[in-house]
Amino acid sequence: MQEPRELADIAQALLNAKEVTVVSHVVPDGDCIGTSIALALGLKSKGLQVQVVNGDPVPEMYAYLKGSEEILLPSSVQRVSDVVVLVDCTDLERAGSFLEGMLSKVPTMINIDHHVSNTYFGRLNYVQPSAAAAGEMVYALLRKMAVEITPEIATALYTALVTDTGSFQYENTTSETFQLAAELVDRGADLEEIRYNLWERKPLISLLLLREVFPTLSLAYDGRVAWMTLDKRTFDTLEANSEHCEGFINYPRAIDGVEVAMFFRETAPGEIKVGLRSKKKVDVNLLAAQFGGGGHRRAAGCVVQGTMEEAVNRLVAAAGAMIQDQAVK
Ligand SMILES: [Mn+2]
Repeated sequence: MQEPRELADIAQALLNAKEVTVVSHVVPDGDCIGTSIALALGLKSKGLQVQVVNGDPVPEMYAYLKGSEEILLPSSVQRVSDVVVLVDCTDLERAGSFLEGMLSKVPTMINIDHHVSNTYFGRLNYVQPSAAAAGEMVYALLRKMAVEITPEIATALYTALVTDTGSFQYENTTSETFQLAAELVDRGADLEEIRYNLWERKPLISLLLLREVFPTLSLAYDGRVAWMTLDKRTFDTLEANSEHCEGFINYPRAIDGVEVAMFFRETAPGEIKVGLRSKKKVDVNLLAAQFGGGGHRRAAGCVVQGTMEEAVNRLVAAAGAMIQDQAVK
């Protein structure tokens, strides 16, 4: 991959700073947490004061990452520094409503993201939709800043890579992704710790939820669109949180013949959060954009106002239209 011009500017801006705040998106995933931690560790090793903030608590499954315990909630942040790095976020809004206000006045906002729907909200923008994970980009940045990649940084970045590529299965996985993974293993990424925490300690609630969600599995358009739904009552009865639904969308997605998979979750009365995935042809970033959302070509999301039935009808019809447009067989 050719080195983007912005990389040098961002490395310089960070090396010139004394303190930096690293922020990522709400409902944090492995890329967001791993990348934030790796960047924070790297900046600290260069003598900078660093605070990492997230609008939501770190999911328990990522607590094995050293540095995750230092990630602050917005309520315990007195002030943000003049230099802020926002990673893995399409726009400021993704940081959550509390932080969004604080961040809108920051003099040097640095935007590092791999979402194709990124709005270039920063003063410095390093946006690379071809990157499999924001972690891939932060690795390039750390190397540019001559940061030594310690085992802790390697473990955090490997976590970012392995989660955002679905264990190197998704289309975003390239030879560069594998090369970086190998490099991180050489640098001491703790594969055993990663494997155990990510795949061998699923919360029981997650499977109890899945048991409720499976009966909702539905298909349309000759089996090319598949979806499942989860209402708020079921979610609340099991005392679930959004972490517990991680990966549910992969079940409809994995069905033979399905091109577009969707997972609908009622997050509040009259508010439905929709996850979207596609396999080969349909650009779900464009599909999500019709409903004010966005993401990547193969993975995106949006929030729809209305009842579950209305949300399902609208999204399924829109997905069907895109499938017919692109003559998906
Ligand atoms: Mn990401």
